[in-house]
Amino acid sequence: MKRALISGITGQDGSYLSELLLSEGYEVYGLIRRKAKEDFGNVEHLKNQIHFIYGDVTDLASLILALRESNPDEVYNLAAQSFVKASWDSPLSTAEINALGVTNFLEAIRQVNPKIHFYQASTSEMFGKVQAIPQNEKTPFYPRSPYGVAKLYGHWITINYRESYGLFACSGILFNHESERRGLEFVTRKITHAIARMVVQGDKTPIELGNLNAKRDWGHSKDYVKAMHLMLLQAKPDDYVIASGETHSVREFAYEAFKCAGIEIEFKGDNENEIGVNKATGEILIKVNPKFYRPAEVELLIGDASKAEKVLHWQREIDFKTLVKLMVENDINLLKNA
Ligand code: NAP
Ligand code: G4F
Repeated sequence: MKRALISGITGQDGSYLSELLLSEGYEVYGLIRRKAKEDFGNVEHLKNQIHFIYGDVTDLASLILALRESNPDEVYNLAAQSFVKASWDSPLSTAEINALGVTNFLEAIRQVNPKIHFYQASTSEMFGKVQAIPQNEKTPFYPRSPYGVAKLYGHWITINYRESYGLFACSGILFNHESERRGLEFVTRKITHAIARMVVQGDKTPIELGNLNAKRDWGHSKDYVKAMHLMLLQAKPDDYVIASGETHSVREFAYEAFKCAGIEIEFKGDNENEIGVNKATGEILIKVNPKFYRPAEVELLIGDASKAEKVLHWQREIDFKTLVKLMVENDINLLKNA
């Protein structure tokens, strides 16, 4: 039986990846941080099928012990301070986790078992102020946040350990991927969850958002974790862009999400004065609040995943409209059943 160790297992991707590996007969080990109140996050429903090991990617000793205990064939490093906006508030801890945490894992692997196949969760945020459209593996990087800068270090140290020590280390440059398990602070889930409050509870509070013009290449996490696994099954380690190849603005996401709830929204005004109103009733549903602007913005992301499609035979199954529908319906059902 193959064994995998996943850091970040309580998060969105960790949960879908756990489900995938368990369905393939893997023994799954999860690195979790000790909390005052026990909390398995998104893998609560799998807690009896996963072997949990306490640890932290900022603590090399804990990673060495976790590797010795789990003796994995594959390691997936999904642990991160993953909220871009918070990286301006905590730039140093973001760097410790998202940058140095990667070196800790690679170094632990080099010392304990250099045959382990390693996946690093890199990100389209590394492209930041994009230098080409669409972005692929050859596009130069220009990160725009402490998060993106730290992730770029993680990306290059993964390549460096591959080239220096011959480790089987892959970096997946994943574009935005969402799901019913997405954290509530990310813009997609913030919108779908607020719509559910409006529809189910009659909440009249408009959703306050920042930059409605920002464009993202959004896919579903369930599709994207398949690509992570495929990377570690290849004969040779490499880096791959994983994306849908479509881009949509935050405004378009909001329009589509309200449509799924049976509400047609129209946008009026511009910049800080822009509002989204219910076309039928005139009620204000969305307001711009500059509090949600970022010190430096990533205006446009659109990925070219043709290398992954060709080499890994990876294809996404869930398109943009289906993703939005799944998220809206899930949030409505969650509140109805609460
Ligand atoms: P997520 O839901 O925020 O999960 C992050 C996970 O990291 C949580 O399990 C968290 O554990 C864990 N973690 C944080 N700091 C840690 C530390 N010091 N030591 C050990 N674990 C720690 O993120 P996600 O959306 O699943 O993303 C997974 C990975 O992919 C992240 O590295 C993210 O940066 C990257 N990524 C995500 C996207 C996307 O669109 N979702 C795109 C590209 C790359 P706690 O429960 O203890 O907080
Ligand atoms: O949903 P977001 O917070 O995601 P962001 O910053 O794109 O980061 C996500 O994707 C990255 C991959 O590119 C991952 F690496 C990262 O870990 C994370 O998963 O924001 C998306 C866009 C931004 O341009 C933001 O300025 O939405 C804009 N936005 C507008 N109003 C907002 C809001 N974002 C948030 N979170 N909240 C708002 O009210």
